[in-house]
Amino acid sequence: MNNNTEILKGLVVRGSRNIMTVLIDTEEGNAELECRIKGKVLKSCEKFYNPLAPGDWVSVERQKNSKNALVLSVEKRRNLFSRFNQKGALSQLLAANVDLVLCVCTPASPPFRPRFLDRVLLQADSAGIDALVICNKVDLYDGDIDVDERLEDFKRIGYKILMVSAKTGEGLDELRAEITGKTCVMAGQSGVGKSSLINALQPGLNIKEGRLNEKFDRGVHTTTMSFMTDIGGGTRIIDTPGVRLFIPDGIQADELVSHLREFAPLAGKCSFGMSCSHKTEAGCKIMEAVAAGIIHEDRYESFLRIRSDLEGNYGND
Ligand SMILES: Nc1nc2c(ncn2[C@@H]2O[C@H](COP(=O)(O)OP(=O)(O)OP(=O)(O)O)[C@@H](O)[C@H]2O)c(=O)[nH]1
Ligand SMILES: [Mg+2]
Ligand SMILES: [Zn+2]
Repeated sequence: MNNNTEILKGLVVRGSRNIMTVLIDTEEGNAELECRIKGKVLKSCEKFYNPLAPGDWVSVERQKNSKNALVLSVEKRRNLFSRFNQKGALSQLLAANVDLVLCVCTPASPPFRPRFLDRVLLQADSAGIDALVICNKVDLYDGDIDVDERLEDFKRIGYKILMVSAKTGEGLDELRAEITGKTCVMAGQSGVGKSSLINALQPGLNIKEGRLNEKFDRGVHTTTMSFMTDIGGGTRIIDTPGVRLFIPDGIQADELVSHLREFAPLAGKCSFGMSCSHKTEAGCKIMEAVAAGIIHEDRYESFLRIRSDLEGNYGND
């Protein structure tokens, strides 16, 4: 270290596996630094697909006034929003130190996928982060009894839902009120309008939006890397790439029941206790709750598929 070297604290706003963009506060205002990561830090992150995520606080070393720096260490995280990356068989960090997960879905175009929501909500709950369901593209929605019924069930089990449109602006004031002053991360399938919503909340950002693939009525994976945007008023939003299948991370298959809200009170209460598979056993409280309407049958189906994923048989969405 020489006189020209300085150590600064910064906020990760974007990052691939080894190059990060870190925001620092200088006397001349905010500046972005392109950072590599010190080998020792990388080594401590070997169990992760990527070492750092937007929202991480780091200390960096740079030569004064340089636009490049080296990440020396990462601060202890308050929480972490991640998913399991089945290709690398590792945790993939999507965002760190967040106040709210915005689970974005659409009632149509791409089609409503409640089982995707089940997975993102589960991840938020198990990471101890508040979640809000954003149902975007209401301008395209003229009602569907199945969608309405599922949305009602999410409400019944305690999730808040906002119906919005990035296109017409409907519901955006309500959304703004929910996120002001918070660091939020958006998660949802490709094409549901995550990037469009950020653009609508803060005109002028011009974040890249995609079109839908008309043949398959799904997104085209426009956003390819998580990044954080400051939309003013102390509000930060982390946009993430849409994925086809969200595999929950850090949850043991046999503990899944305890992480699903309306299942949790029944954990361990089956006749066969914690060894019940909740599929065929007599005296299974989970199956009884499904029959009684306390657990929606679609959530039960989701439970079975997520458990199978957690057991390593990926591909059940
Ligand atoms: N009609 C309508 N179209 C919308 C709305 N919001 C977004 N779109 C359109 O949906 C398409 C996909 O939007 P994006 O914002 O790129 O979706 P995304 O969720 O960021 O997708 P990925 O980055 O691939 O994960 C674009 O063509 C948008 O114009 C809306 O409220 N109503
Ligand atoms: Mg996007
Ligand atoms: Zn059971």
